[in-house]
Amino acid sequence: MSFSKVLVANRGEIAWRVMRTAKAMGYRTVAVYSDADRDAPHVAFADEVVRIGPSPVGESYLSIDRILEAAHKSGADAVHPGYGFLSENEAFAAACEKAGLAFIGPPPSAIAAMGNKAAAKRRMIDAGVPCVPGYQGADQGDANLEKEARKIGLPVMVKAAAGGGGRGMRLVERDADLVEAIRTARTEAESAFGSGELILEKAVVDARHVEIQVFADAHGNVIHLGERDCSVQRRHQKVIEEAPSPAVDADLRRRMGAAAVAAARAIGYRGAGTVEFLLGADEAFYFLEMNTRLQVEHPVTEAITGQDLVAWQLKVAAGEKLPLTQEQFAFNGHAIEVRLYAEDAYAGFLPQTGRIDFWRPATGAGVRIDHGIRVGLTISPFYDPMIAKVIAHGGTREEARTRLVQALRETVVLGPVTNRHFLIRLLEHPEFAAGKATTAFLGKHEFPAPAISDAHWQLAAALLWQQSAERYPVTLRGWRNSNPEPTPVRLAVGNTERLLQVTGPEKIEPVPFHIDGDDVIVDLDALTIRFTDKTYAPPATAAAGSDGKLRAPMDGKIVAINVAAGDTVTKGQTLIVLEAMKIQHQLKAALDAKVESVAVKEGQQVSNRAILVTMAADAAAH
Ligand code: MV4
Repeated sequence: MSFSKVLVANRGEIAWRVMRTAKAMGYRTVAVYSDADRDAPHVAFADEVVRIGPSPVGESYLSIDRILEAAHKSGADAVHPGYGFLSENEAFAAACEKAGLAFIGPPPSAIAAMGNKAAAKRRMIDAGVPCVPGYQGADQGDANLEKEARKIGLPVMVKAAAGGGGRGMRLVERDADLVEAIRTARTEAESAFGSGELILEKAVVDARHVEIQVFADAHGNVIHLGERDCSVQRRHQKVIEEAPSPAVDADLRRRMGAAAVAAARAIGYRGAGTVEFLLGADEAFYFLEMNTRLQVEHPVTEAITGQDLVAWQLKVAAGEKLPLTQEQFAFNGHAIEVRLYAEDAYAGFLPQTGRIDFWRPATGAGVRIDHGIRVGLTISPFYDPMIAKVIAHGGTREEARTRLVQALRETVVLGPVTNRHFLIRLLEHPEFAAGKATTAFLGKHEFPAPAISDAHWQLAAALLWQQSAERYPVTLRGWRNSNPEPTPVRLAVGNTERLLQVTGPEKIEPVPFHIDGDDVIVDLDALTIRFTDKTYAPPATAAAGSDGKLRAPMDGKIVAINVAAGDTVTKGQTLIVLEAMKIQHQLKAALDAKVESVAVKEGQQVSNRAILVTMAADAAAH
């Protein structure tokens, strides 16, 4: 099917990345955007743009009707769904086809075939693809599932048939927990996916997550482009991805590749897809699920194959044959990718929002950065807070790893807190450096918040001093040109305060910094810290949170209220559950207290720092 104008039904880095290739191949590009994304770079880059609605995804990027309307309005004749959003939505793929638009993805029937784990697994077993031993049958009664679980033998994984990516999954290690796990998994699956159907699997412990990139055309050709190792994950969110896997040799690659190709053939696949496997320490591998889309981590495969996977997708959708045969493939070197997020890895991985004040992506040999941001743009609470993907390619794994560490050191974001320092520590961890990290890696090691160095504090004070010296007559700050008197500057980071002495306009190292009112954000030794000038603020009284006011730590929605006015609460007790970006945060009492009032209702949307509960210290509780 030939087409000339491609609408990208997505946002951010992936929309930009898809359009770069589409433009280079001579296609016209159409961006869609929600109100929050009006000024985003992917919108500026497109040949044409269509507003699809307000910021919430349900009224914009997840609305099939609005995307189809945008395609109609712009005269687009093809749709690329990117990843996430509608990329694995059978109804969307079918609606595109019905509207005469080329869907740059698999046929709707292939999306459907992998949408239900039980049906997908039965099909994979028939196709000879190795699957984890388990139960994926129709009898969903408690008694039958218990019997099947005992037959499989503990530990067992209970998974929602309609789930994916680890959602609705439970590990059962003790027989006493089995009944409860089945019941709660079913209830959870019903409310999350609208179906309580479950499958059971033998739990493969300390395995690696190894996935095979496959490609199929409309002429019966199906090939694989090698594997990616995505074992380093946190709560089923990938953190580091690499190709090739340190645990896969040429023979294992050939066998896993053949299984992945068989999986794709069995469902009449077309386009780019990924077949996920668990790889045990004994080299046994088992099909987990198939992702019927291009994936976030595709750049590591591009790096080692030298191919542009989006170009392949466009060619396949246009009816062309795959550009290469399996035999023509050669893998070159090693590539590692990390996902740079606006999240505080040292404070419970809380998602961060806010304006990007400074952005300096690394350059350098073998480095690629895919992103969708620019200075002045705001990371909003409406979407995934990924800022960029940083990818390094090298001749060897060690070269790729050290290049990636260096690239992260050079990549600076000032504004929202990011996970960049945490990523560097992961990459430098001896276990990861040795290629030995499995899915257990992040659960096994602790990465506590690093100390802020004296140099950091001193530099922040000097920068603030310099800033105010520019604004006010120097004498006001006690500065004499001939005889510098130290100027006191009181700074705070969170609840920690320090009094610094600045002795004149010392030479300030050329480090990235940004001054934002009373705050200065300083990047030193790959650690970005926001300091607040408290020199003229009234002295701090109590620690934050212990002033009797429970405040929202971020924008979010109240999903549970566990207290009412008049209740006595104890320090550490959960008062409110706040949901932000799909994650639930338990907000706890900072002191023993009596609740005076609750200012919010369940279901209410609240903004960062809003007061949720007011308490009075409870003397009787001591
Ligand atoms: C498993 C498993 C162990 N045994 N299935 C998590 C994501 C989803 N795709 C499947 N997942 C798992 N399924 C059996 N039978 C362990 C995981 C798993 C995991 C897999 C890959 C990467 C990280 C993981 C972390 C926890 C659990």
